[in-house]
Parts: sequence; structure tokens; C-alpha cells
Amino acid sequence: MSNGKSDIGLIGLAVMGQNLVLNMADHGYTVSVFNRTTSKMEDFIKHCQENEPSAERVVGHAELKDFVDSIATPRKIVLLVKSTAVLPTDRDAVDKSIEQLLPLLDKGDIIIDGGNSNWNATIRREKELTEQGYEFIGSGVSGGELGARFGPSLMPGGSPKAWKSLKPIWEAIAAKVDPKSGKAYEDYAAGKPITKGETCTTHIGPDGAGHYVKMVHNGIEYIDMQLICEAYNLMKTLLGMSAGEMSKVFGKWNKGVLDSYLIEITTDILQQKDPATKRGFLVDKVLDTAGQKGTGKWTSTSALDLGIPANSIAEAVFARCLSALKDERVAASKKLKGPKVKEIKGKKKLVEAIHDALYSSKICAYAQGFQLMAEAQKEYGWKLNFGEIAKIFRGGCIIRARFLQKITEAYQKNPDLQNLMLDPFFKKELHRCQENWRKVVSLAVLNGVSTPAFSSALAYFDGYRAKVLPANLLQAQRDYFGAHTYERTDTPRGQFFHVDWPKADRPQLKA
Ligand code: 2AM
Repeated sequence: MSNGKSDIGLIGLAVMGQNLVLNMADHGYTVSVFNRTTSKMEDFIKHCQENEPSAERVVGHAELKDFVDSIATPRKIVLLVKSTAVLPTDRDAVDKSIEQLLPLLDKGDIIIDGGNSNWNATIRREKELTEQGYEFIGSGVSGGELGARFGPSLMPGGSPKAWKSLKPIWEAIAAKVDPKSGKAYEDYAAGKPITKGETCTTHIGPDGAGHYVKMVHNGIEYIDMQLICEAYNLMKTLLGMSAGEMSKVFGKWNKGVLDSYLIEITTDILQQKDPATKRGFLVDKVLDTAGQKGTGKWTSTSALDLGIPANSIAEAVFARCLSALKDERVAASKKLKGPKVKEIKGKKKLVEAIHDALYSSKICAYAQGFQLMAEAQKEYGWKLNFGEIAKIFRGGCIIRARFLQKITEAYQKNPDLQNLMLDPFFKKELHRCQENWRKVVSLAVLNGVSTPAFSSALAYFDGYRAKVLPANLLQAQRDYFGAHTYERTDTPRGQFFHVDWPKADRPQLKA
């Protein structure tokens, strides 16, 4: 609080907005709050007064003008309103909120969009606002509700000037990690903020860079989750293991190289008994159809647009699409026959192999995500620091993992690393695990178990390391039917040839 004014304001009091406000208040900042529906703001203030140690630092306003006037200048106003715009021309609630705010602001004030906005919309908004003399930051906020409340990973994109103003608050509220181990401090308690450790935020770059990186984070999250699901499915189908038994396996894995938030929650989920029937495990009662909100799809379409083979990330999106066709699958399961699952001996060995398949596939998935960001920076004129990005993924966000410390080190050692798989550590790990990885994918195929993430990651690995791919034939086909030309192996690159492909002798069809 300075001169009786709030340090920052926030509009949009759904759960993420509320939790971000409480996080800022816990760190000693006074926060003005506003919501389109006033009753939600009033309920929130009441909740704070009854439950939160930092309630005195949360100030509610029913009128937008009063809200704006209550904030110290240059104002910092965070928007956490529902964003739907995808194309640069789309306008949504974020644009509407900005329109309503602008007549009340002073030049130099900073609007921060903390929603899951599409980077194209963020690029447009930043341009529109800076042209009018305002500042705009598009900040990815990752970590779900708990992250927002006690320490998210924050990925801001915008001008260095705007970032300088926001930095102290963003650095204070972001997750903190032990710099040596890369492990996040998670001793959460309301009113007792974590202040030690390295903070999980950094200036990602200009305009839409923060939202782009947040989107790729989500794409990686999709594939990370799918890989875990495939490991679970293989243990269940090939080895007949129960959820409880698998919980113990994931618990053990969480102490090794796979140590991560997603493995940790899987351990918890698999041991949960069904509270409704009091019989069996709850996961077995959850319907096998997955929802999605779109960031995995955006990551995949961006990969297609930029020509980057993020095939496993796309497979993870398609796996959710396939899961959603539940009725069709149930009908098809009665008609389309596959092989009978054979009894497999050597459970311990196969569980170990599944671990290695998951680990190797995960390395490939991250390699794809980082390769995509590397291409995007060229397209959009950003200069991304991958060491820093991996560093802020270590805490707060959904993909946080011990493994990210190794990615951080890989990019710190070689900021121009072309592909994560080529880093000496990851190369060694892939070489160490690949026999098991191949064994698992083969077993899955032979037994008719669908493993799109494991298989596509292996195809990426084998394709990336292939000196020669069959694209010679493909390009010849293109030249045959469309005169698309081809380059030759024995002439310099950039010289293009075309021939009228002679028709080969074909067996004549009898009249
Ligand atoms: P509401 O409570 O009035 O619905 C997440 O949906 C948040 O976005 C909510 O705080 C919601 O406000 C807000 N929101 C959604 N559409 C909005 C709009 N057009 N203008 C302002 N806030 C909006």
C-alpha cells in the first residue's frame, strides 16, 4: 500500500483470480478487486474476512471507476476473465474488459492478462495498447488452483519496462525451488508465504511469448499425462495389476528419475477407494472419456503451422479425442477383433521396462516441445532462453519434475542445443533405456494394446536419428503426379529436377 492506494488490482474473481489475490495479499501486497457480478466480489470479501489472515489487504469495489482510482500509479491491473479468442481478429471478454478499463486509466498503466489467452490475441492486444500509450503483459499462470494460491509458475511476455514494474510482485508470489535439487518448496500455509529459494518466473520475451510458452507447457502436460496413462494401461492389461498395486509402483517411481507432480498425483489417485460403493478403487469407476480445453490443440496446430514434428503432443490430443468416442468404441469392441492378450511372465522385469519406456518417451516429448518453441521464436521474433524456461517449469506448474533440473542444465551448458535428445545426459539415458522401450512398444502392438504416445515418441526418436528416410520415394511420387520437382543426392542442395517418369511395365488387366 502506498499513499493509501493498493499495490495492484485484479478483475475476475473465479477461483484462479481469488487465489492469485490471496497469494499476493499473503506476500504483503494490498490488492483491489472487482468482478462483473458484484455479489461474487462481496462473497469473496466475506470469505476473506472470515477465513484469511491477510483479509485486510483485500479491498473490494463494486464500481469499476472506484476500483481503478484505488490503485497506485502506474497502475497494475490483472485480468483473469474468461478468454475465448483464437484468431487475431477474434474479440472476447478480455477485449471487452480492456475497452471498459481504458477510459479510466492513465497512460503508462499496465494491464496484465493472466488468463489462458491465445498468443495471437496477446500479440494483437499488446500492439493495440502500446500504440495508445499503455503497457500490456500476457502472462501464463500455471499450477491450477493450488498453484495460484501458494506459488504458480508465471510466464510473462511484454515490454521490459512493464516487466520491471510487475517483477517484484510476480517474483514474490511465484513458486520457489531449491536451487541445488530443483525441487519445489511445498510447505504451504495461508498467511505464511514461502520466501526462500529460486523463484519460478522470468521475463519470457515480448508480446505473446509468455502465453506461447504457457501453451507449449500445456501441450507437454497433455503428453506427460497420456504417457502415464499408457504405463498404467499396460500394467493393467498385460500384467493384470490392480490400481492399488500400481499405486505402489508409481510411488516407487516418484523417488527416481520420474519424480514429478503428475506421478505423485497418480500415486494418490490409484490408491483411492470408491467412496460411493465402498468397494474397489475409484479410478476403476471413472468413465474413460477425457475432456480438453484447447491448449493441447493449439500447440499441435502451431506445430503443424511451423512444420515441427511434435507428433507425440498431437497424439496426446488425439488420444483424448478417441477416448471421447466412448459409444462408438463400445460398439466397435464387439465387431473388430484383436489378438488375445497372452500371459506374460516376469512381472518385475516388465514393470521396469515400462518405466524405461515412459522415461524415454518423456524425453522425446520434451524435445518436441522445446523444438517447437525454438521454431516459434524465429517466426515471432523472440529470443527465448530455454535454460530459464526449464528453470521456471521446475516449480509451481503441472509439469514440475526433477527431470527439469536436467533440462535446465542441458540448456545452461549449451544454449543453442538443437534438440534435447542430443544433450550428452539425455542421449545416454535414451541409449540406456531404448531396449526396454522397444520391448514395451512391441509387446503392446503384439497384444493389441493402443499406446499412441509410447509408439509415436519411439517413431520420433527413430525418425530423428535416421540418416535416410523414405522421403526420396515420397518426393518422387510428388514429382510423378504433380511435377513438384526433387533434389538429387549427388548434386548441391537447391538444384531442382523434374522428369517425365516413364511408365513401368505393368501386368495388363484382362478385358
Ligand atoms: P462473472 O463472475 O461476472 O461471470 C471467469 O469466468 C471470470 O471471468 C469471472 O470472474 C467472470 O465474471 C469473468 N467474465 C466472464 N465474461 C466476462 C465479461 N464479458 N466481462 C467481464 N468479466 C467477465
